[in-house]
Amino acid sequence: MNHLIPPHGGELVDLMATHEERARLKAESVDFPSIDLTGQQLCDLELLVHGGFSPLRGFLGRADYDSVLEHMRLADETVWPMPIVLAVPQATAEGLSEGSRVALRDPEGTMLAVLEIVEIWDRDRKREAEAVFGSLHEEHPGVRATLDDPGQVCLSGKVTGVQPAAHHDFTELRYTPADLRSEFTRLGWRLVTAFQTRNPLHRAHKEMTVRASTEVGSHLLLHPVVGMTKPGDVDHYTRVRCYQAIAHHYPPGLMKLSLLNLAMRMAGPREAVWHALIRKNHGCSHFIVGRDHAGPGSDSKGNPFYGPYEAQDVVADFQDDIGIRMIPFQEMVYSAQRSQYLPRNEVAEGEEVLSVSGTELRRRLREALEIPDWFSYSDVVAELRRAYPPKERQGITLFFTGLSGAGKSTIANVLLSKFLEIGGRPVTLLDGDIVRKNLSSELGFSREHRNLNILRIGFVANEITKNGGIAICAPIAPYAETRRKVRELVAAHGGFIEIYVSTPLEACEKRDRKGLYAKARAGLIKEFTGISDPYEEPENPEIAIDTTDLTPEEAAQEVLLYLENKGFLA
Ligand code: PPS
Repeated sequence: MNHLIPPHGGELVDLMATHEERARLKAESVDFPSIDLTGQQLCDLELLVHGGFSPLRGFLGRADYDSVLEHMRLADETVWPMPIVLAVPQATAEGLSEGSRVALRDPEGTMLAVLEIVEIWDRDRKREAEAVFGSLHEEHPGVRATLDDPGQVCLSGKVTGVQPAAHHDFTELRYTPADLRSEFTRLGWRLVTAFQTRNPLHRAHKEMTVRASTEVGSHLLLHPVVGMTKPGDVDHYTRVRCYQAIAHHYPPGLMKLSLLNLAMRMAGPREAVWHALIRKNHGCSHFIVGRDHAGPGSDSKGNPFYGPYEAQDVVADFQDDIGIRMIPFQEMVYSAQRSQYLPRNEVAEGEEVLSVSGTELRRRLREALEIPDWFSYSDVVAELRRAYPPKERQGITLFFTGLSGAGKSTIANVLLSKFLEIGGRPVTLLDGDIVRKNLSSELGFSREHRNLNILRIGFVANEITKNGGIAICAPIAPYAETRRKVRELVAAHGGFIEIYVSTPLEACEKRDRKGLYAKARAGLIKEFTGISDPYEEPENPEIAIDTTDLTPEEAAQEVLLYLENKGFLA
Protein backbone atom coordinates (compact mmCIF):
# COMPACT_ATOMS: atom_id res chain seq x y z
CA MET A 1 0.00 0.00 0.00
CA ASN A 2 2.89 2.36 0.78
CA HIS A 3 3.63 3.19 -2.83
CA LEU A 4 0.14 4.68 -3.13
CA ILE A 5 0.99 7.49 -0.76
CA PRO A 6 2.51 10.48 -2.56
CA PRO A 7 5.74 11.50 -0.82
CA HIS A 8 5.69 14.74 1.20
CA GLY A 9 2.20 15.25 0.09
CA GLY A 10 -0.61 17.55 -0.64
CA GLU A 11 -0.99 21.17 -1.48
CA LEU A 12 0.58 23.46 1.06
CA VAL A 13 -1.02 26.78 1.98
CA ASP A 14 1.37 29.70 2.45
CA LEU A 15 -0.25 32.88 3.74
CA MET A 16 2.93 34.90 4.20
CA ALA A 17 2.86 38.20 2.32
CA THR A 18 5.56 39.05 -0.20
CA HIS A 19 8.17 41.61 0.75
CA GLU A 20 6.32 44.43 -1.04
CA GLU A 21 2.92 43.44 0.37
CA ARG A 22 4.39 43.39 3.84
CA ALA A 23 5.74 46.91 3.54
CA ARG A 24 2.39 48.11 2.22
CA LEU A 25 0.38 46.41 4.97
CA LYS A 26 2.70 47.80 7.64
CA ALA A 27 2.19 51.32 6.28
CA GLU A 28 -1.59 50.91 6.02
CA SER A 29 -1.92 49.32 9.46
CA VAL A 30 -1.73 52.67 11.29
CA ASP A 31 -5.48 52.89 10.66
CA PHE A 32 -6.28 49.28 11.61
CA PRO A 33 -7.83 48.36 14.95
CA SER A 34 -5.70 45.76 16.78
CA ILE A 35 -6.35 42.45 18.46
CA ASP A 36 -3.86 41.08 20.99
CA LEU A 37 -3.83 37.34 20.42
CA THR A 38 -4.11 34.80 23.22
CA GLY A 39 -1.56 32.00 23.58
CA GLN A 40 -3.79 29.56 21.70
CA GLN A 41 -4.53 32.05 18.93
CA LEU A 42 -0.82 32.73 18.47
CA CYS A 43 -0.17 29.03 17.96
CA ASP A 44 -3.14 28.68 15.59
CA LEU A 45 -2.06 31.69 13.56
CA GLU A 46 1.47 30.35 13.10
CA LEU A 47 0.20 27.04 11.79
CA LEU A 48 -2.32 28.75 9.53
CA VAL A 49 0.28 31.05 7.99
CA HIS A 50 2.86 28.33 7.30
CA GLY A 51 0.33 25.79 6.04
CA GLY A 52 0.42 23.39 8.99
CA PHE A 53 -3.38 23.77 8.91
CA SER A 54 -3.70 23.39 5.11
CA PRO A 55 -6.21 23.61 3.48
CA LEU A 56 -7.39 26.39 5.84
CA ARG A 57 -6.60 29.90 4.63
CA GLY A 58 -8.01 31.72 7.62
CA PHE A 59 -10.18 31.41 10.71
CA LEU A 60 -13.39 29.46 10.18
CA GLY A 61 -16.65 31.12 9.20
CA ARG A 62 -19.98 30.00 10.59
CA ALA A 63 -20.89 27.48 7.86
CA ASP A 64 -17.53 25.71 8.17
CA TYR A 65 -17.74 25.87 11.98
CA ASP A 66 -21.17 24.22 12.03
CA SER A 67 -20.04 21.58 9.58
CA VAL A 68 -16.83 20.86 11.53
CA LEU A 69 -18.74 20.45 14.79
CA GLU A 70 -21.29 18.26 13.13
CA HIS A 71 -19.15 15.81 11.17
CA MET A 72 -15.47 16.80 11.25
CA ARG A 73 -15.54 18.22 7.75
CA LEU A 74 -15.59 21.71 6.27
CA ALA A 75 -18.74 22.80 4.44
CA ASP A 76 -17.16 21.54 1.17
CA GLU A 77 -16.68 18.06 2.76
CA THR A 78 -12.89 18.32 3.18
CA VAL A 79 -11.81 16.58 6.37
CA TRP A 80 -11.16 19.13 9.13
CA PRO A 81 -11.99 18.17 12.71
CA MET A 82 -11.09 21.23 14.84
CA PRO A 83 -12.95 24.56 15.01
CA ILE A 84 -10.11 27.02 14.41
CA VAL A 85 -11.79 30.31 15.28
CA LEU A 86 -10.64 33.78 16.20
CA ALA A 87 -12.99 34.42 19.12
CA VAL A 88 -12.80 37.75 20.95
CA PRO A 89 -14.74 39.22 23.87
CA GLN A 90 -17.87 41.20 23.02
CA ALA A 91 -16.18 44.47 23.99
CA THR A 92 -13.29 43.87 21.56
CA ALA A 93 -15.70 43.10 18.72
CA GLU A 94 -17.59 46.36 19.15
CA GLY A 95 -16.53 48.81 16.48
CA LEU A 96 -15.35 46.05 14.10
CA SER A 97 -17.30 45.52 10.93
CA GLU A 98 -17.40 43.08 8.07
CA GLY A 99 -15.16 44.26 5.25
CA SER A 100 -12.70 46.00 7.60
CA ARG A 101 -9.14 44.92 8.37
CA VAL A 102 -7.59 44.25 11.80
CA ALA A 103 -3.99 43.85 12.90
CA LEU A 104 -3.33 40.61 14.80
CA ARG A 105 -0.59 41.26 17.35
CA ASP A 106 1.62 39.28 19.72
CA PRO A 107 2.01 40.29 23.40
CA GLU A 108 4.90 42.64 22.52
CA GLY A 109 2.63 44.50 20.09
CA THR A 110 4.26 43.20 16.92
CA MET A 111 1.79 42.87 14.04
CA LEU A 112 2.02 39.24 12.94
CA ALA A 113 -0.82 39.21 10.45
CA VAL A 114 -3.73 41.12 9.01
CA LEU A 115 -7.26 39.74 8.97
CA GLU A 116 -9.76 40.94 6.38
CA ILE A 117 -13.06 40.39 8.14
CA VAL A 118 -15.62 38.64 6.00
CA GLU A 119 -18.00 37.55 8.72
CA ILE A 120 -18.68 38.39 12.37
CA TRP A 121 -20.70 35.79 14.20
CA ASP A 122 -21.42 34.32 17.64
CA ARG A 123 -20.11 30.94 18.70
CA ASP A 124 -22.01 28.49 20.87
CA ARG A 125 -19.36 27.41 23.39
CA LYS A 126 -21.48 24.74 25.06
CA ARG A 127 -22.38 23.08 21.78
CA GLU A 128 -18.76 23.41 20.66
CA ALA A 129 -17.39 21.79 23.83
CA GLU A 130 -19.86 18.93 23.56
CA ALA A 131 -19.05 18.30 19.89
CA VAL A 132 -15.26 18.65 20.15
CA PHE A 133 -14.69 16.86 23.45
CA GLY A 134 -17.70 14.55 23.43
CA SER A 135 -18.35 15.74 26.97
CA LEU A 136 -19.38 18.66 29.14
CA HIS A 137 -17.49 17.29 32.14
CA GLU A 138 -15.97 20.30 33.87
CA GLU A 139 -12.86 18.33 34.85
CA HIS A 140 -11.97 17.92 31.17
CA PRO A 141 -9.33 20.63 30.63
CA GLY A 142 -10.54 21.34 27.09
CA VAL A 143 -14.18 21.63 28.16
CA ARG A 144 -13.25 23.99 30.97
CA ALA A 145 -11.05 26.10 28.68
CA THR A 146 -13.82 26.36 26.08
CA LEU A 147 -16.58 27.22 28.55
CA ASP A 148 -14.40 29.74 30.42
CA ASP A 149 -13.01 31.35 27.25
CA PRO A 150 -13.99 35.04 27.25
CA GLY A 151 -13.91 34.93 23.42
CA GLN A 152 -17.54 34.93 22.28
CA VAL A 153 -17.62 36.77 18.97
CA CYS A 154 -15.82 35.11 16.05
CA LEU A 155 -14.08 37.02 13.30
CA SER A 156 -13.48 35.09 10.15
CA GLY A 157 -11.88 35.90 6.87
CA LYS A 158 -8.64 35.95 4.95
CA VAL A 159 -5.39 36.01 6.90
CA THR A 160 -2.18 37.49 5.52
CA GLY A 161 1.05 36.87 7.44
CA VAL A 162 3.23 39.93 7.94
CA GLN A 163 5.87 38.82 10.40
CA PRO A 164 6.88 35.29 11.41
CA ALA A 165 6.17 34.53 15.09
CA ALA A 166 9.23 35.18 17.26
CA HIS A 167 10.81 32.14 18.92
CA HIS A 168 14.14 32.44 20.65
CA ASP A 169 14.45 28.94 22.06
CA PHE A 170 15.61 25.91 20.05
CA THR A 171 15.31 27.94 16.85
CA GLU A 172 17.32 25.36 14.91
CA LEU A 173 14.64 22.74 15.64
CA ARG A 174 11.62 24.72 14.49
CA TYR A 175 10.92 23.56 10.96
CA THR A 176 7.91 24.84 9.01
CA PRO A 177 5.99 22.32 6.88
CA ALA A 178 7.83 23.58 3.78
CA ASP A 179 11.20 23.29 5.57
CA LEU A 180 10.48 19.71 6.56
CA ARG A 181 9.26 18.69 3.12
CA SER A 182 12.39 19.98 1.45
CA GLU A 183 14.54 18.49 4.20
CA PHE A 184 13.00 15.06 3.57
CA THR A 185 13.65 15.44 -0.16
CA ARG A 186 17.23 16.55 0.50
CA LEU A 187 17.81 13.53 2.75
CA GLY A 188 16.21 11.13 0.30
CA TRP A 189 13.49 10.17 2.80
CA ARG A 190 10.48 8.95 0.79
CA LEU A 191 8.33 7.60 3.60
CA VAL A 192 8.29 9.30 6.95
CA THR A 193 6.45 8.18 10.09
CA ALA A 194 5.53 10.97 12.49
CA PHE A 195 5.36 10.56 16.23
CA GLN A 196 3.41 13.10 18.26
CA THR A 197 4.17 13.64 21.93
CA ARG A 198 3.75 16.04 24.85
CA ASN A 199 5.79 14.02 27.33
CA PRO A 200 9.45 13.19 27.91
CA LEU A 201 10.38 10.03 26.04
CA HIS A 202 11.87 6.92 27.60
CA ARG A 203 12.95 3.50 26.35
CA ALA A 204 9.37 2.32 25.71
CA HIS A 205 8.76 5.19 23.31
CA LYS A 206 12.01 4.64 21.52
CA GLU A 207 11.25 0.94 21.09
CA MET A 208 7.76 1.74 19.81
CA THR A 209 8.81 4.40 17.33
CA VAL A 210 11.67 2.32 15.92
CA ARG A 211 9.40 -0.72 15.62
CA ALA A 212 6.64 1.32 13.95
CA SER A 213 8.89 2.93 11.37
CA THR A 214 10.69 -0.35 10.69
CA GLU A 215 7.35 -2.08 10.17
CA VAL A 216 6.50 0.21 7.24
CA GLY A 217 10.07 0.77 6.02
CA SER A 218 10.08 4.49 6.73
CA HIS A 219 12.21 7.12 8.43
CA LEU A 220 10.98 8.79 11.58
CA LEU A 221 9.97 12.31 12.49
CA LEU A 222 9.90 13.00 16.21
CA HIS A 223 7.40 15.84 16.26
CA PRO A 224 6.74 16.95 19.85
CA VAL A 225 4.29 19.71 20.68
CA VAL A 226 5.92 22.76 22.25
CA GLY A 227 2.98 25.17 22.00
CA MET A 228 0.31 24.48 24.60
CA THR A 229 -0.23 21.08 26.18
CA LYS A 230 -2.11 19.82 29.22
CA PRO A 231 -1.68 22.05 32.30
CA GLY A 232 0.81 20.38 34.63
CA ASP A 233 2.87 18.78 31.85
CA VAL A 234 6.67 18.91 31.95
CA ASP A 235 7.68 22.30 30.51
CA HIS A 236 8.81 22.16 26.90
CA TYR A 237 12.37 23.42 27.57
CA THR A 238 13.05 20.39 29.75
CA ARG A 239 11.28 18.08 27.32
CA VAL A 240 13.27 19.28 24.33
CA ARG A 241 16.53 18.73 26.21
CA CYS A 242 15.26 15.20 26.94
CA TYR A 243 14.43 14.67 23.25
CA GLN A 244 17.90 15.86 22.28
CA ALA A 245 19.34 13.36 24.75
CA ILE A 246 17.29 10.41 23.52
CA ALA A 247 18.08 11.28 19.88
CA HIS A 248 21.57 9.80 20.44
CA HIS A 249 20.03 6.42 21.20
CA TYR A 250 18.27 6.06 17.83
CA PRO A 251 19.91 4.18 14.98
CA PRO A 252 21.99 6.71 13.04
CA GLY A 253 20.17 8.49 10.22
CA LEU A 254 16.74 7.11 11.13
CA MET A 255 15.20 9.97 13.06
CA LYS A 256 14.77 13.72 12.81
CA LEU A 257 13.57 15.99 15.63
CA SER A 258 11.38 18.98 14.85
CA LEU A 259 9.25 21.07 17.23
CA LEU A 260 5.60 21.81 16.57
CA ASN A 261 4.14 25.01 17.98
CA LEU A 262 0.65 23.57 18.27
CA ALA A 263 -1.93 24.48 20.92
CA MET A 264 -3.34 21.08 21.84
CA ARG A 265 -7.00 20.88 22.89
CA MET A 266 -6.82 17.44 24.53
CA ALA A 267 -9.78 16.31 22.43
CA GLY A 268 -8.75 12.63 22.15
CA PRO A 269 -10.13 10.93 19.00
CA ARG A 270 -11.08 14.15 17.19
CA GLU A 271 -7.70 15.63 17.98
CA ALA A 272 -5.96 12.50 16.68
CA VAL A 273 -7.52 13.12 13.25
CA TRP A 274 -6.30 16.72 13.42
CA HIS A 275 -2.79 15.59 14.40
CA ALA A 276 -2.70 13.20 11.45
CA LEU A 277 -3.72 15.98 9.05
CA ILE A 278 -1.09 18.34 10.46
CA ARG A 279 1.60 15.66 10.02
CA LYS A 280 0.52 15.03 6.46
CA ASN A 281 0.97 18.76 5.87
CA HIS A 282 4.47 18.46 7.32
CA GLY A 283 5.34 15.93 4.66
CA CYS A 284 4.78 12.67 6.54
CA SER A 285 3.35 9.51 5.01
CA HIS A 286 2.57 7.65 8.25
CA PHE A 287 1.40 8.59 11.70
CA ILE A 288 1.59 6.64 14.94
CA VAL A 289 -1.55 6.57 17.07
CA GLY A 290 -0.96 4.91 20.42
CA ARG A 291 -2.93 4.44 23.59
CA ASP A 292 -5.28 7.29 24.63
CA HIS A 293 -3.93 9.60 21.93
CA ALA A 294 -4.33 13.30 22.92
CA GLY A 295 -6.60 12.33 25.80
CA PRO A 296 -6.49 14.11 29.15
CA GLY A 297 -6.52 10.82 31.12
CA SER A 298 -9.22 10.29 33.72
CA ASP A 299 -11.51 12.39 35.89
CA SER A 300 -11.15 12.57 39.68
CA LYS A 301 -13.25 9.39 40.04
CA GLY A 302 -10.84 7.50 37.82
CA ASN A 303 -13.16 7.33 34.78
CA PRO A 304 -11.23 7.87 31.53
CA PHE A 305 -12.59 10.58 29.23
CA TYR A 306 -11.97 8.40 26.16
CA GLY A 307 -11.54 4.71 25.51
CA PRO A 308 -7.85 3.72 25.28
CA TYR A 309 -7.99 2.91 21.56
CA GLU A 310 -10.97 5.06 20.52
CA ALA A 311 -8.67 7.49 18.67
CA GLN A 312 -7.36 4.65 16.49
CA ASP A 313 -10.89 3.75 15.38
CA VAL A 314 -11.70 7.32 14.37
CA VAL A 315 -8.39 7.92 12.55
CA ALA A 316 -8.91 4.63 10.71
CA ASP A 317 -12.15 6.04 9.28
CA PHE A 318 -10.49 9.22 8.00
CA GLN A 319 -6.98 8.17 6.97
CA ASP A 320 -7.77 7.56 3.30
CA ASP A 321 -9.47 10.93 2.96
CA ILE A 322 -6.57 12.66 4.68
CA GLY A 323 -3.91 10.82 2.69
CA ILE A 324 -1.82 9.50 5.55
CA ARG A 325 -1.51 5.95 6.92
CA MET A 326 -2.06 5.36 10.59
CA ILE A 327 0.24 2.97 12.44
CA PRO A 328 -1.84 1.87 15.40
CA PHE A 329 0.22 0.90 18.40
CA GLN A 330 -0.51 -0.79 21.69
CA GLU A 331 1.05 0.43 24.90
CA MET A 332 4.64 -0.90 25.21
CA VAL A 333 5.53 -2.75 28.39
CA TYR A 334 8.78 -4.25 29.66
CA SER A 335 9.08 -7.98 30.15
CA ALA A 336 11.67 -8.68 32.85
CA GLN A 337 11.81 -12.30 31.75
CA ARG A 338 12.71 -11.43 28.15
CA SER A 339 14.64 -8.25 29.06
CA GLN A 340 12.83 -6.43 26.30
CA TYR A 341 9.90 -4.20 25.47
CA LEU A 342 6.85 -5.48 23.68
CA PRO A 343 3.32 -4.32 22.89
CA ARG A 344 0.92 -5.23 25.67
CA ASN A 345 -1.12 -7.50 23.38
CA GLU A 346 1.99 -9.63 22.72
CA VAL A 347 2.56 -10.40 26.40
CA ALA A 348 2.11 -14.09 27.16
CA GLU A 349 -0.32 -15.15 29.85
CA GLY A 350 1.29 -15.06 33.27
CA GLU A 351 4.30 -13.14 31.96
CA GLU A 352 5.41 -10.45 34.38
CA VAL A 353 5.58 -6.93 32.96
CA LEU A 354 7.11 -3.85 34.53
CA SER A 355 6.17 -0.22 34.12
CA VAL A 356 6.71 3.10 35.87
CA SER A 357 3.77 5.52 35.78
CA GLY A 358 4.21 9.26 35.34
CA THR A 359 3.18 9.81 38.97
CA GLU A 360 5.69 7.23 40.17
CA LEU A 361 8.43 8.79 38.06
CA ARG A 362 7.75 12.22 39.59
CA ARG A 363 7.83 10.71 43.09
CA ARG A 364 11.19 9.12 42.41
CA LEU A 365 12.58 12.35 41.03
CA ARG A 366 11.28 14.35 43.99
CA GLU A 367 12.76 11.93 46.48
CA ALA A 368 15.99 11.35 44.56
CA LEU A 369 15.21 7.61 44.30
CA GLU A 370 16.57 5.25 41.69
CA ILE A 371 15.05 5.23 38.22
CA PRO A 372 15.69 1.81 36.72
CA ASP A 373 17.89 1.42 33.69
CA TRP A 374 15.33 -0.62 31.81
CA PHE A 375 12.92 2.32 32.07
CA SER A 376 14.98 5.20 30.72
CA TYR A 377 18.39 6.39 29.58
CA SER A 378 20.74 7.99 32.09
CA ASP A 379 21.14 11.18 30.03
CA VAL A 380 17.34 11.61 29.80
CA VAL A 381 17.01 11.03 33.53
CA ALA A 382 19.82 13.52 34.20
CA GLU A 383 17.85 16.21 32.35
CA LEU A 384 14.73 15.41 34.35
CA ARG A 385 16.68 15.48 37.61
CA ARG A 386 17.96 18.97 36.72
CA ALA A 387 14.39 20.18 36.19
CA TYR A 388 12.91 18.33 39.16
CA PRO A 389 15.46 18.60 41.95
CA PRO A 390 14.86 16.64 45.14
CA LYS A 391 13.08 18.43 47.97
CA GLU A 392 16.32 19.44 49.67
CA ARG A 393 17.14 21.60 46.64
CA GLN A 394 13.63 22.85 45.84
CA GLY A 395 12.45 26.37 46.60
CA ILE A 396 10.15 26.85 49.59
CA THR A 397 7.57 29.40 50.68
CA LEU A 398 6.90 29.60 54.40
CA PHE A 399 3.59 31.42 54.60
CA PHE A 400 2.82 32.66 58.12
CA THR A 401 -0.69 33.85 58.87
CA GLY A 402 -2.27 35.03 62.12
CA LEU A 403 -3.43 38.05 64.08
CA SER A 404 -1.35 41.16 64.62
CA GLY A 405 0.97 40.48 67.54
CA ALA A 406 0.59 36.70 67.25
CA GLY A 407 4.36 36.30 66.79
CA LYS A 408 4.62 35.86 62.99
CA SER A 409 7.41 38.37 62.43
CA THR A 410 9.39 37.26 65.45
CA ILE A 411 9.45 33.60 64.35
CA ALA A 412 10.08 34.66 60.75
CA ASN A 413 13.15 36.65 61.83
CA VAL A 414 14.56 33.74 63.84
CA LEU A 415 14.10 31.49 60.81
CA LEU A 416 15.78 34.01 58.54
CA SER A 417 18.92 33.78 60.69
CA LYS A 418 18.73 29.98 60.84
CA PHE A 419 18.45 29.61 57.05
CA LEU A 420 21.32 32.04 56.47
CA GLU A 421 23.37 29.97 58.90
CA ILE A 422 22.48 26.71 57.12
CA GLY A 423 23.24 28.30 53.72
CA GLY A 424 22.64 26.79 50.28
CA ARG A 425 19.49 28.69 49.33
CA PRO A 426 18.94 32.45 49.02
CA VAL A 427 16.44 33.66 51.64
CA THR A 428 13.98 36.58 51.45
CA LEU A 429 11.84 37.87 54.27
CA LEU A 430 8.50 39.32 53.15
CA ASP A 431 7.25 40.50 56.52
CA GLY A 432 3.86 42.31 56.67
CA ASP A 433 5.39 45.65 57.62
CA ILE A 434 8.29 45.37 55.12
CA VAL A 435 5.87 44.62 52.29
CA ARG A 436 3.51 47.41 53.21
CA LYS A 437 6.42 49.83 53.20
CA ASN A 438 8.04 48.70 49.95
CA LEU A 439 5.48 46.89 47.79
CA SER A 440 2.05 48.02 48.96
CA SER A 441 2.55 51.51 50.37
CA GLU A 442 -0.58 52.83 48.70
CA LEU A 443 -2.86 50.13 50.14
CA GLY A 444 -5.13 50.34 53.17
CA PHE A 445 -6.92 47.58 55.09
CA SER A 446 -10.17 47.06 53.18
CA ARG A 447 -10.88 43.49 52.08
CA GLU A 448 -9.97 44.41 48.53
CA HIS A 449 -6.68 46.04 49.50
CA ARG A 450 -5.68 43.23 51.86
CA ASN A 451 -6.29 40.70 49.10
CA LEU A 452 -4.25 42.70 46.64
CA ASN A 453 -1.46 42.93 49.19
CA ILE A 454 -1.45 39.13 49.72
CA LEU A 455 -1.54 38.39 46.00
CA ARG A 456 1.51 40.64 45.51
CA ILE A 457 3.31 38.75 48.28
CA GLY A 458 2.27 35.50 46.59
CA PHE A 459 3.63 36.68 43.26
CA VAL A 460 7.03 37.55 44.72
CA ALA A 461 7.13 34.37 46.83
CA ASN A 462 6.38 32.31 43.74
CA GLU A 463 9.23 33.91 41.79
CA ILE A 464 11.62 33.19 44.66
CA THR A 465 10.38 29.60 45.06
CA LYS A 466 10.55 28.92 41.33
CA ASN A 467 14.19 29.93 41.39
CA GLY A 468 15.07 27.65 44.30
CA GLY A 469 15.06 30.22 47.12
CA ILE A 470 13.26 30.44 50.44
CA ALA A 471 10.52 33.06 50.80
CA ILE A 472 9.39 33.75 54.35
CA CYS A 473 6.09 35.62 54.24
CA ALA A 474 4.52 37.00 57.41
CA PRO A 475 1.34 38.97 56.70
CA ILE A 476 -1.94 38.69 58.61
CA ALA A 477 -3.59 37.30 55.44
CA PRO A 478 -7.04 37.08 57.02
CA TYR A 479 -8.96 35.61 54.06
CA ALA A 480 -8.94 31.86 53.29
CA GLU A 481 -9.73 32.28 49.59
CA THR A 482 -6.71 34.51 48.97
CA ARG A 483 -4.42 32.20 50.94
CA ARG A 484 -5.71 29.34 48.77
CA LYS A 485 -4.88 31.26 45.60
CA VAL A 486 -1.32 31.88 46.77
CA ARG A 487 -0.92 28.21 47.70
CA GLU A 488 -2.17 27.12 44.28
CA LEU A 489 0.30 29.43 42.56
CA VAL A 490 3.37 28.50 44.58
CA ALA A 491 2.78 24.78 45.15
CA ALA A 492 3.22 24.14 41.44
CA HIS A 493 6.88 25.20 41.69
CA GLY A 494 8.12 24.06 45.09
CA GLY A 495 7.20 23.64 48.73
CA PHE A 496 4.34 25.68 50.19
CA ILE A 497 4.07 25.52 53.97
CA GLU A 498 1.27 27.42 55.63
CA ILE A 499 2.04 28.22 59.25
CA TYR A 500 -0.90 29.37 61.30
CA VAL A 501 0.33 31.35 64.28
CA SER A 502 -2.75 30.63 66.34
CA THR A 503 -1.97 32.73 69.41
CA PRO A 504 -5.45 33.77 70.68
CA LEU A 505 -6.71 37.32 70.44
CA GLU A 506 -6.57 37.83 74.23
CA ALA A 507 -2.84 36.99 74.31
CA CYS A 508 -2.10 39.23 71.29
CA GLU A 509 -4.08 42.07 72.83
CA LYS A 510 -2.38 41.64 76.18
CA ARG A 511 1.02 41.94 74.48
CA ASP A 512 -0.06 44.91 72.34
CA ARG A 513 3.58 45.75 71.51
CA LYS A 514 2.66 48.43 68.99
CA GLY A 515 -0.25 49.81 71.03
CA LEU A 516 -2.54 49.17 68.07
CA TYR A 517 -5.13 47.09 69.94
CA ALA A 518 -5.69 49.91 72.44
CA LYS A 519 -6.18 52.32 69.55
CA ALA A 520 -8.48 49.89 67.77
CA ARG A 521 -10.60 49.45 70.93
CA ALA A 522 -10.76 53.22 71.23
CA GLY A 523 -12.02 53.35 67.64
CA LEU A 524 -8.94 55.26 66.46
CA ILE A 525 -8.00 52.51 63.96
CA LYS A 526 -10.81 51.23 61.77
CA GLU A 527 -11.05 47.70 60.28
CA PHE A 528 -8.60 46.24 62.77
CA THR A 529 -8.24 42.47 62.40
CA GLY A 530 -9.76 40.58 65.32
CA ILE A 531 -11.42 43.69 66.74
CA SER A 532 -13.43 45.28 63.97
CA ASP A 533 -12.43 43.14 60.99
CA PRO A 534 -12.64 39.36 60.40
CA TYR A 535 -9.91 36.72 60.52
CA GLU A 536 -10.76 33.39 58.87
CA GLU A 537 -8.81 30.64 60.63
CA PRO A 538 -6.92 28.23 58.33
CA GLU A 539 -8.56 24.81 58.25
CA ASN A 540 -5.62 22.70 57.13
CA PRO A 541 -2.36 24.53 57.77
CA GLU A 542 0.82 22.43 57.54
CA ILE A 543 1.84 23.77 60.97
CA ALA A 544 -0.10 25.55 63.74
CA ILE A 545 1.81 27.30 66.51
CA ASP A 546 0.37 29.04 69.55
CA THR A 547 3.14 31.27 70.90
CA THR A 548 1.42 32.06 74.20
CA ASP A 549 3.79 29.78 76.12
CA LEU A 550 6.64 29.32 73.59
CA THR A 551 9.86 31.24 73.12
CA PRO A 552 10.59 32.44 69.53
CA GLU A 553 13.46 29.90 69.40
CA GLU A 554 11.11 27.03 70.36
CA ALA A 555 8.54 28.13 67.77
CA ALA A 556 11.19 28.35 65.04
CA GLN A 557 12.47 24.87 65.95
CA GLU A 558 8.97 23.46 65.31
CA VAL A 559 9.13 24.81 61.78
CA LEU A 560 12.68 23.51 61.22
CA LEU A 561 11.71 20.06 62.51
CA TYR A 562 8.77 19.97 60.11
CA LEU A 563 11.02 20.91 57.17
CA GLU A 564 13.58 18.27 58.14
CA ASN A 565 10.89 15.66 58.52
CA LYS A 566 9.49 16.43 55.05
CA GLY A 567 12.93 16.27 53.43
CA PHE A 568 13.30 19.98 52.64
CA LEU A 569 16.56 20.27 54.59
CA ALA A 570 19.45 18.03 53.62
S1 PPS B 1 -2.95 42.02 55.61
O1 PPS B 1 -4.32 41.93 56.16
O2 PPS B 1 -2.35 40.71 55.54
O3 PPS B 1 -2.91 42.76 54.35
O4 PPS B 1 -2.14 42.86 56.70
P1 PPS B 1 -0.56 43.07 56.74
O5 PPS B 1 -0.04 43.49 55.45
O6 PPS B 1 0.07 41.86 57.35
O7 PPS B 1 -0.41 44.27 57.70
C1 PPS B 1 -0.64 44.11 59.04
C2 PPS B 1 0.20 45.07 59.84
O8 PPS B 1 -0.29 46.41 59.67
C3 PPS B 1 -0.57 47.01 60.94
N1 PPS B 1 -1.97 47.47 60.84
C4 PPS B 1 -3.10 46.73 60.84
N2 PPS B 1 -3.30 45.39 60.99
C5 PPS B 1 -4.57 44.93 60.91
N3 PPS B 1 -5.65 45.73 60.73
C6 PPS B 1 -5.48 47.06 60.59
N4 PPS B 1 -6.55 47.83 60.38
C7 PPS B 1 -4.18 47.61 60.64
N5 PPS B 1 -3.68 48.86 60.54
C8 PPS B 1 -2.33 48.76 60.64
C9 PPS B 1 -0.27 45.99 61.97
O9 PPS B 1 0.88 46.47 62.65
C10 PPS B 1 0.06 44.71 61.27
O10 PPS B 1 1.34 44.21 61.62
P2 PPS B 1 1.60 42.85 62.40
O11 PPS B 1 3.04 42.54 62.12
O12 PPS B 1 0.67 41.80 61.86
O13 PPS B 1 1.36 43.19 63.83
